[in-house]
Amino acid sequence: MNIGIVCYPTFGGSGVVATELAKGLANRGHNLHILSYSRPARLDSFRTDIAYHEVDLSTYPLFEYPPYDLALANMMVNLIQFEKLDVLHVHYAIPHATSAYLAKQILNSNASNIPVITTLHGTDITLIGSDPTYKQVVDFSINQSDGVTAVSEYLKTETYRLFDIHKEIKVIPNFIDLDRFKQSQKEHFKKAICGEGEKIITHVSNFREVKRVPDVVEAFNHVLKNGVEAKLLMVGDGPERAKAEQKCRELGMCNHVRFLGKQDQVEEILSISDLFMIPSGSETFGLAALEAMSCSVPVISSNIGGLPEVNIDGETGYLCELADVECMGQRATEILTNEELHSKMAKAARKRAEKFEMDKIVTEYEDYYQEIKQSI
Ligand code: GMT
Repeated sequence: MNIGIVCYPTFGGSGVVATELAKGLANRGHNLHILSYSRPARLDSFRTDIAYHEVDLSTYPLFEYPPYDLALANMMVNLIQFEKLDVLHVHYAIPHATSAYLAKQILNSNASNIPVITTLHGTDITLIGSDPTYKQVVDFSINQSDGVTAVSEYLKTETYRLFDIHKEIKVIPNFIDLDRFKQSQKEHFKKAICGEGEKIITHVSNFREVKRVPDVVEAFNHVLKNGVEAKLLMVGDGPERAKAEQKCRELGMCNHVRFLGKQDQVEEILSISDLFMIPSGSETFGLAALEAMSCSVPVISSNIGGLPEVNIDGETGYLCELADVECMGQRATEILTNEELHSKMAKAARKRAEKFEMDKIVTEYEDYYQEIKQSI
């Protein structure tokens, strides 16, 4: 099939899932076309079976805000016509589902009946999508898609709760490349970061408010207060980084915390980690938690959104109530001071990650494309 994938190019979330899906589909002999405003971070090597199309935003003196959704729709029309796309799969509803609707309307006069599939990822529903500024358009655009998927049961329920959706939403969870995200020997790297016997707790995110990064620092402070010798690795960057740094200073424990900024090879950092912390205020799935689990790292997460569908309380780590940094610190201490428990949870985390194995989920998408193609 010729498949068009539309996504954001960013490091986290939907952009990663969309790009990895494109690679997985290309590995099965499909021709992929990725549309975005910049080259996706995970599209890191040249492949003849994946073409990247950068949406060109021509400026004009009248445009204070160049209309990206129109430029994208125009590019979709061109690709559907000239690359003979069989499926158009958009990731993140805003504005991708709307541009796809527009492209389809433009092409209807040319008798094109390409299936448009929208995958809902998270904030396109829970935060920004349900904001009154966009809600009516998002509602309409989801209902106009031929197929709709959500990355967790939680997101599916939330979408029905927040919008007036009369389409069947299929849950296709996020997935993981188990070969890439596995524990590898990086002892030299660990030695460079911490002393003998010291533990490493890691957090990876885009440091937006929703990730509650200062909570990671506070929970980690409880771990230190409990007498555990440990280092905290903060991976990623974003608007809340300064607040997290400030929190370290307030707590007087900056010498135990390293802010590493954005990193490409997260699996190497996870390989030397003993524990992963994700205290988010909202998370429809928690791909970062799955990446950690795949590297055999137990997870301490908040008990919200889709996280309980990934991290199983008492098995692959622990769930604590939102903002309960004391619980997070306590549970982290429990795992880090009990080797037997740590080893049991590390194994269970990897085993749980195997349920989200990439090949299996790529097949689910492939089957879904066929199902929707036949239904329209
Ligand atoms: O908020 C982000 O981190 C990015 C966002 C997105 O939609 O790009 O991530 C969402 O999608 C990810 C991939 O499906 C999920 O793993 C994240 O849980 C989800 N983020 C939130 O719900 C906050």
